[in-house]
Amino acid sequence: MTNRRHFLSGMGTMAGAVAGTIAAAVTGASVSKVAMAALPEPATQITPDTMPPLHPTTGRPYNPVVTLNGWTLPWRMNNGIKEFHLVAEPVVREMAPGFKAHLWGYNGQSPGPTIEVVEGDRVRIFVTNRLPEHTSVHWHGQRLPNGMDGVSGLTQPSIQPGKTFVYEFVARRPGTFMYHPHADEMVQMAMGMMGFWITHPKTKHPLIDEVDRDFVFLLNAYDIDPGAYTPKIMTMLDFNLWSWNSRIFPGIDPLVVRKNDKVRIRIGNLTMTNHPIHIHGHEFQVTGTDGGAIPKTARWPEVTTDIAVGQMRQIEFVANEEGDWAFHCHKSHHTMNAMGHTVPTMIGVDHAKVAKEITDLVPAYMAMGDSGMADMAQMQMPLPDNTAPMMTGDGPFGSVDMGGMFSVVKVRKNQAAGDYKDPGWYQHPKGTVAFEWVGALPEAKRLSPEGTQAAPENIKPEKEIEVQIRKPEGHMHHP
Ligand SMILES: [Cu+2]
Repeated sequence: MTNRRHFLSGMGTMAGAVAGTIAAAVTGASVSKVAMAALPEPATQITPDTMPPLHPTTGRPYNPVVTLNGWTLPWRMNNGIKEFHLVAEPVVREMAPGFKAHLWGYNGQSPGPTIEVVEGDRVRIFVTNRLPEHTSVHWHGQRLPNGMDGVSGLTQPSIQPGKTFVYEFVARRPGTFMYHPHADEMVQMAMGMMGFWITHPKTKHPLIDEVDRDFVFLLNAYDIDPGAYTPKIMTMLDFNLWSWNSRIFPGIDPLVVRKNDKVRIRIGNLTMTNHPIHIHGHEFQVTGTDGGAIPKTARWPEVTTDIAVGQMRQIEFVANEEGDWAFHCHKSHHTMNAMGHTVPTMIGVDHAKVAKEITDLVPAYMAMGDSGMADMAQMQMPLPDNTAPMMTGDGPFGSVDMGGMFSVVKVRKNQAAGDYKDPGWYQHPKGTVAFEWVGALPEAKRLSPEGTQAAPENIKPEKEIEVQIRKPEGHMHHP
């Protein structure tokens, strides 16, 4: 049986499946025919949609995860060994509708496919390098023989372009892990090379609960200039695209669940900064890290969990409140798409007059930002080709003013078990939506001790109170 047939049969079992297009990747010319004959056929994913969970038809049973805007890599059993084939290669990733990035990834996508195995499985992973430079794969967080750890130069020679290496080890510890190169790391991770690895427990585990929905995604970040396709690989901190599985809102699928489902979300961070991930309408418990499951007595409730660089956080909650609940990174500039950072603060500045004078010279000039930046979401500003708007995403009540690391947990009473299809917007029961008050308003109480006042709408700098600051230095006399 080929991987491809296995993958399709897994997909066929899913209700509401969006049919994924898969294609066998072209055989690398530099790998010998004899060697390739022994390799599992590499499966490739093309669509950026969330693929249904891959239910195992061979090997030990387990409850599969759902990779947000991603998929699980099919395997073949070979004399009791689970064989996977990862192909490191340049890929085109649609990060949001209308915006494609030229990245590096695995098997046609960035991030690479999720690998799912069961505790105790002997796993063999063929890694074929179709990149223009050497690479390796490090299996972040796993217990394995030192020579399988994937640190180029330290534990193995690097995998040269055109070559295939084999990693083989027993998945000893159940948990959530990541994989990424340990070779020219800054470049290869800035280009999108990473993926998730789940080792399911082989029997009922005292600290790993059974859940109804189990989502996984990676936090990643890119620096791609508006109009460009390729990330700037020398960027160290000032990234401009904050993504989940290399997708940005409104390109990130909703996390669809049935009311009262027990939900687990596993989030790994392979960006260069921390991300406080926040859910609305529910509290969750932090139930695991890359180090393993957290003892039940040591778990703590949160509505935001900070995920540091190189960390994984596993959160769990019962989705018992119906609605469309925002789920996002709480760093507000991480819920925006590419923008220039040199825009001056214009709040309170009346630049209508100067705008008119500029428009006489430059007809396309627009005054913006004088009442905040929300008008960026509605503005029909011409953008370079292949650029996602900065803040966007239409909701049922207008623009959501969001981009980047933002999605929605959709909790629905009538969602069928195992159905991940987007049910559309939440229909609010009558009288449960915030509304405009048009009746009489009493004067609002406000604090007004001497020296404070509500600021007038347009604060004009007054010459006589302009603040002059001179730092004391040298032998200057203080008055
Ligand atoms: Cu963030």
